Amino acid sequence: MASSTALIESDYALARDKYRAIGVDTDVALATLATIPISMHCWQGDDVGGFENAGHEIGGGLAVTGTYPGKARSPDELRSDLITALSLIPGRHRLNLHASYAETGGRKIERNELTADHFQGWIEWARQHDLGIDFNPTFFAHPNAASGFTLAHTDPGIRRFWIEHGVACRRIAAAIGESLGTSCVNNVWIPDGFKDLPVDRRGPRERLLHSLDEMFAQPFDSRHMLDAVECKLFGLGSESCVIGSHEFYLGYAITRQKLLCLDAGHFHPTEVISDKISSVLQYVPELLLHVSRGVRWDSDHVVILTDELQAIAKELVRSDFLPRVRIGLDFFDASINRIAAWVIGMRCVQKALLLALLEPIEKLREFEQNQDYTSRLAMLEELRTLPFGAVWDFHCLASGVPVGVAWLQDVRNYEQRVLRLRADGTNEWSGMIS
Ligand code: RNT
Ligand code: ZN
Repeated sequence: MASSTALIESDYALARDKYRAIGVDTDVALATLATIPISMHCWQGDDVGGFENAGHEIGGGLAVTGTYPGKARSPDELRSDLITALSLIPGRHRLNLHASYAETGGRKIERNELTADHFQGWIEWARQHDLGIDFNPTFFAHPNAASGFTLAHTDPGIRRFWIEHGVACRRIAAAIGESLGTSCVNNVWIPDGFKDLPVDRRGPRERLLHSLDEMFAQPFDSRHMLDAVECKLFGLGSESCVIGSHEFYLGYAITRQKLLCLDAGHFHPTEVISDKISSVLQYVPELLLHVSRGVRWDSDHVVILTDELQAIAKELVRSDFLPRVRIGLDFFDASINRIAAWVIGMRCVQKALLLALLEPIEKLREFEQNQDYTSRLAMLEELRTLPFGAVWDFHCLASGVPVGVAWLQDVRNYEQRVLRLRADGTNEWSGMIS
């Protein structure tokens, strides 16, 4: 019997021929895929908890549901989980870190007093594992955010506190980017909004605009740090009006030439971000994507290979936008193994990118230019049943990660060895696997 490696290779050889017949070079597609980093969000690993140990509700309209045991309780545990997940995903990636994951050595450091010193553990770890880092100020899970307002708050003292937090985070992001030699995206998302119909929508938006301008006053070298702003339509508890709406931040990003962050779960349930990418990139230098999956009123289900995920990836590839779009993940699910959640989401984004890279784009473009929409539709439908899975499996094999669902066994083993002990509160393994 042929070894499974030989089978994967021979299946790939057949698939390569099939793609070659329609003018697609699978080797080139895989080489390109290997160069696309995805910023994996730390917060799936501990249900957006962070390590301030202040005992605050997450708030801000964010809610993580589920009681799966074994979540990370310390930076070392989280790093161990992250590395386990990354070891099951092809390619080199980035870590997307929140300010609430600061390491303060047990001391209480206010959010507006955080410095790069509190992230040295993360920076060193990222360097060891050849990962870039992206960053996020944390404008929630804090007494000064308890009213649901931060940068748009009516109280100038509270606005000041959050402006200072934003400034501190920009400095931290720049220090991270400089020390790792790869620009760190600092993404600003604030929860501010009203549960019920406000009578003044103008005031909070003017306050937000001024707070942002103050926060962004200091210029930084774009080789070290890039600012992004993230819009949202509604959240839990801010159903009637979110101050940082799409129009608000689109205008802000264009006039200030910031990155706009489009989160796939932040729009009307039938509205998609795939159609926004080519519009927005006419006016802003770069985009940040928060790849997520909205389900009814939740914006953050684990990413799977939906039509919309494929449409997003196709936009990036077909329009040659990969150099101007940073891909990050944003979801949190505590009802399944958290490491599996990362692996599923990351691998699905890569599968979507691979599907896009395996299109005969020149041919499709030619059909469209000749208004031959019949051929375009026929070809697009044929592409769906080409042996993409064989190409993906070969990529996993060649990248040294488990092929097919075999990665789940690694996650199960880690669960036995590490997570189960954690759930008992007797984790002698903590920090030993990295
Ligand atoms: C919230 C935003 C934001 C957060 C993270 C934790 O609606 O999507 O990106 O999910 O900052
Ligand atoms: Zn987001």
